[in-house]
Amino acid sequence: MSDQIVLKGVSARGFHGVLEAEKRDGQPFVVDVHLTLDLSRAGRTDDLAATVNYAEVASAVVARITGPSFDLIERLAEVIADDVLGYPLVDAVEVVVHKPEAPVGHPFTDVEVRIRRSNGPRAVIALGSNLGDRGRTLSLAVDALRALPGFTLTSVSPIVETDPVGGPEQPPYLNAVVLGRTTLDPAELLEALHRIEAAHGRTREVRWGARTLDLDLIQFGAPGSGQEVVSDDERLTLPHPRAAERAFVLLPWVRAEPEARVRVGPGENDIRPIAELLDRLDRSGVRPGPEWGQL
Ligand code: PH2
Ligand code: MG
Ligand code: MG
Repeated sequence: MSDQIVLKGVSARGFHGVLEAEKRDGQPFVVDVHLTLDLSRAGRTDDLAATVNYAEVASAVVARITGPSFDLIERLAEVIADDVLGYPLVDAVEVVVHKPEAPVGHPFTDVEVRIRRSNGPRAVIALGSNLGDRGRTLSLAVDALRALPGFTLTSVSPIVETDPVGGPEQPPYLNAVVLGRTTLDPAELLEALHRIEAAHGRTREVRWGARTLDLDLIQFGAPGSGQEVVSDDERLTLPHPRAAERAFVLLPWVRAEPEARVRVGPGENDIRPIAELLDRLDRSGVRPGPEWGQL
């Protein structure tokens, strides 16, 4: 997959440069941004929500050109790349910063800095709790994920309250889903999830029994992309083998990511929109939960 949106020649006056006169008088800066992201869903659905709005990118670039002054155009390029990678759909970005009137001291036509940066693979994590102060525990787990080195949280679903599925007789759950990007590998991320569970009093006695906190890695890398990890390792099966049948996972997930898709088999045609899978599931055991802000 190598679809791109290319936005060229975004220009504004800025005050970046090492010299006093550059910081005082300013000069034109011109920026090109190449965004790499999967555009196939936007192409199919004609929906702006399935892509990145290039007008928003242009505004972000102008804000950085005209914003606080840096000495180096390398720094200007880096902060622009960082801003653009914050859009959850963007896999990678190339930023070119031109400074055509730089004080070079000789005739020249342009000087540019060109950098490429990429986001780590996407990860989908399902949260569950049915013991103790469930909402507070979920909220602290989200804080812990936000603070986890090597993981950048990009969205959090609403909370749902759900009847327990399987296992012994047990109280109802609160469930939610968190999306992020990570530079960890799947085993490292799973270990971090287990550490967060343990910090919230999680014990592992009864399979599918009641728990203070359950953090499950549902998907690692977008399905069908070069970053996707599929694994039948019994300690970490990816994608999560039961997620596609569980309304308590898919319902919060589709709220956080309406376009989400999940792999249900080995083939290219076995990647399904979760909205479609949900339509066929019994959702009667899933109801709205508390608001995050009220916890
Ligand atoms: N987790 C389980 C087993 N059953 N049921 C609901 N409603 N929510 C859960 O998170 C859940 C469950 C095993 O992890
Ligand atoms: Mg679980
Ligand atoms: Mg688990």
